Amino acid sequence: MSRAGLFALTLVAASVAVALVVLIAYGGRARQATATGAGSPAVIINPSLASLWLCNTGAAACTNKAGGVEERNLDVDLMSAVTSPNPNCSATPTATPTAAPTATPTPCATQEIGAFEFDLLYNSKVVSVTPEPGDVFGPTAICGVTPGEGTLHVRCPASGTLPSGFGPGTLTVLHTRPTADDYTIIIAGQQNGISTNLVLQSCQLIDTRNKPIKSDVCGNASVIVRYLEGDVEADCTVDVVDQQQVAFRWGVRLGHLLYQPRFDFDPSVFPDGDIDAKDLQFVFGRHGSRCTAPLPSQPP
Ligand SMILES: [Ca+2]
Ligand SMILES: [Ca+2]
Repeated sequence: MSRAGLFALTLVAASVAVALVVLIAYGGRARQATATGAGSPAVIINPSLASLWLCNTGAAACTNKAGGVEERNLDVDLMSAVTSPNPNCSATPTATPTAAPTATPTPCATQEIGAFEFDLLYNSKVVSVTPEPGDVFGPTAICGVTPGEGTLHVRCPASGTLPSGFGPGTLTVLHTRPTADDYTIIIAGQQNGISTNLVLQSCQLIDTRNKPIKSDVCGNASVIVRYLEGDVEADCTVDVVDQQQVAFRWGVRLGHLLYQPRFDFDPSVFPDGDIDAKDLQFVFGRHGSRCTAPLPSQPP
């Protein structure tokens, strides 16, 4: 190859390399701009994974809603402040036939949150859900709830003169409770529970002028409805009362009126139809266990 040809080839290779560097740099900036998307705060459910403890004896521990006993409060949180401008505003002044644009453009006002709407999908045979407004909307607000087929359409607040805000904060609280069937279906054995999902769809933040506010994520959550292992008298504590219930049935088998599957803990997957020493050991071995500190642990 001649020297001129070699020079031309080198020039082409260098041009391609420069173009690649420019493309990679541009792509990186574009991705970063998408990821940080100013004015698009995320909406999530907190916590996204939680236990809901069954406790139906009226004991003092059954009122521990903060600990997820008989009720689990799931917060639908706006994770950052709304910073998007009023969509009807133009910061750049326009020229008129008689006057030039003014030198200093007036900044656009930020959108204020007026309402939050979403559809909630959940299994109504496992849990009931009552949405209430979060702190973003103030103490006097009320959520409107329209039930559908396995869904709730929720709008918070529903109507009236409303306080407005920018976030971050809690938009809605989902008060989640077990159904009456859960107490019968679930047995307080090893790894007991029913896992059910709460799915938020079509989340929409709306400003005080009834214009949409862009948000990025519409969160989901999973709740495990469960007994504390060994808590046959459900008061969130395994103690002598639970142990007595099982010991009283020691030696009985399927077919005897004293036999009930909810006391047959062993084997854990396919109970063997009798109440024997292994079933007693299951409850005695968990003495002192509580919903606040299960023994062994029962993580969600
Ligand atoms: Ca108990
Ligand atoms: Ca057994």
